[in-house]
Amino acid sequence: MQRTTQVSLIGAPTDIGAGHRGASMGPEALRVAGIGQALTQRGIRVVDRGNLGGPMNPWTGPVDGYRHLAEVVAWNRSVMEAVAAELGQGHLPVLLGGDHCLAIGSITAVARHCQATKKRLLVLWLDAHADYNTSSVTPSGNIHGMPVACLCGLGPPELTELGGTAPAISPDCVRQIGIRSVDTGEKKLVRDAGLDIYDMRYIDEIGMKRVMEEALSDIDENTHVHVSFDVDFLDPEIAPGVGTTIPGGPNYREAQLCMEMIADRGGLGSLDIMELNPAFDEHNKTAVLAVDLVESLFGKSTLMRD
Ligand code: 6HN
Ligand code: MN
Ligand code: MN
Ligand code: MN
Repeated sequence: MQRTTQVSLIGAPTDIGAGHRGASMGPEALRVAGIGQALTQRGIRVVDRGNLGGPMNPWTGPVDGYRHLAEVVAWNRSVMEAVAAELGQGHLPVLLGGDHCLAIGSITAVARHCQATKKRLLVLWLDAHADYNTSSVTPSGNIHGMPVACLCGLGPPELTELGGTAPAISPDCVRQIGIRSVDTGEKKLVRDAGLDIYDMRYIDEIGMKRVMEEALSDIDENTHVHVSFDVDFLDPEIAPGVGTTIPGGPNYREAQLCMEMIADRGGLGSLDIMELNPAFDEHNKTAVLAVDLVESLFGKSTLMRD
């Protein structure tokens, strides 16, 4: 990003696509942890747009393989519009989630913006999960397990065609990092799609540095980098405040390096901070950690403080 770019914070207080209640408190927890001040201190102009509104969570079971589909669509539509409005003004939208189903709206808006401005899109999906389920293979019906599939055209038309035509993106522009939980039916789907998955096994083998070098290798001046940061990417020992913890994630240093290398490469154009669940957190420490990592994503590093 350029120093002069305005960052716009957009709160989406809902857990409509999740399997646990509480991600609806995520935006406020990130504000309490100082997300706005942290970026302001980096010399960035930050405007907090407040929270979007949307339907209550009815907390009902799956219908035809989806929980709360109508409500998920409504929330994603308002996320898409809010993100599109910021991008249209040349701002860098930061979506404060909210559960990860909302990345459908956010990335649909980013993909349309890239199409209109002839930019190449690269989506860095930092997550423990591949989020590539469909209604026929999902173990839960929770749509936060489906956003990448929906974006790539697999899913209900209400979501795959949110931005007009499906698919919003091609699997080629997605790099998934930190993956360590993929459901049985989901495995075949990610393989068929040819998704680029840098899973924990690969990170263990070659290290975060080489993983990020590979994942970021083809970024150029014309690339819009979108980071979709699911906080459950992080090891639960350091980040307990999420609904779906999976052991064996990146530790503090690996996560910092990941963010710093994205910052060094340049091109960050939009960000989602998702799945933070204060109901599972300890004194907001996961939110504080997420803010710390986001500072690194925006260029703060230990020695090159400015
Ligand atoms: N997330 N794969 C599981 C499911 O229910 O589809 C968990 C999804 C978690 C989604 O937060 O990354
Ligand atoms: Mn996840
Ligand atoms: Mn996710
Ligand atoms: Mn842009």
